[in-house]
Amino acid sequence: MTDQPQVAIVMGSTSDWPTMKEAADALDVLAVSHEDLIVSAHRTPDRLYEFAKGARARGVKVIIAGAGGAAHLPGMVASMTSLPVLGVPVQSKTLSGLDSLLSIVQMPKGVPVGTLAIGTAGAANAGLLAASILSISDQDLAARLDAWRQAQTDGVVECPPSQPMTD
Ligand code: RP5
Repeated sequence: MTDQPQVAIVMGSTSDWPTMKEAADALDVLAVSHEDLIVSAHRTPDRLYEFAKGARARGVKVIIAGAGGAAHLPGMVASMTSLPVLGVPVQSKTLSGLDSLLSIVQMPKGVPVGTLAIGTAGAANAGLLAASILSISDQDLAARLDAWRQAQTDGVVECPPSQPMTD
């Protein structure tokens, strides 16, 4: 047994946390352990190298990497580990995250990053997808994930709420 969380959530800046917290929340709901780390491809390259090179040996199973703008973090992590890397484009102020998306999704053949949607939906889905990957070899987690999905389905009403009549 190890205390090492199964999922590592890394992000380029503290400013990414409001977005990346959605991934953490999704994992918490499904009782999947995670560590949350600031690792900048540009400002802390040595930390990036140490993290990515050591992740598998430490017992990390899936990596979620979020960054905005010139979002090189997910790709650089993927270049240094064969663990699954899920990339979350954080919505940037100047280009609304299109820069982040294109930076993350256009990986060269041979170094995959599973790229999610821009922003909080992408981060939440990264958490769900990480859980889904782990559920392949964890039947209890598969059951929790299926129950969560069923609750989501059950929560979708058939009609919108009635509007008060005007005039
Ligand atoms: C990226 O630059 C980070 O992932 C963040 O999305 C963006 C802005 O970082 P800060 O200037 O807010 O630290 O590296």
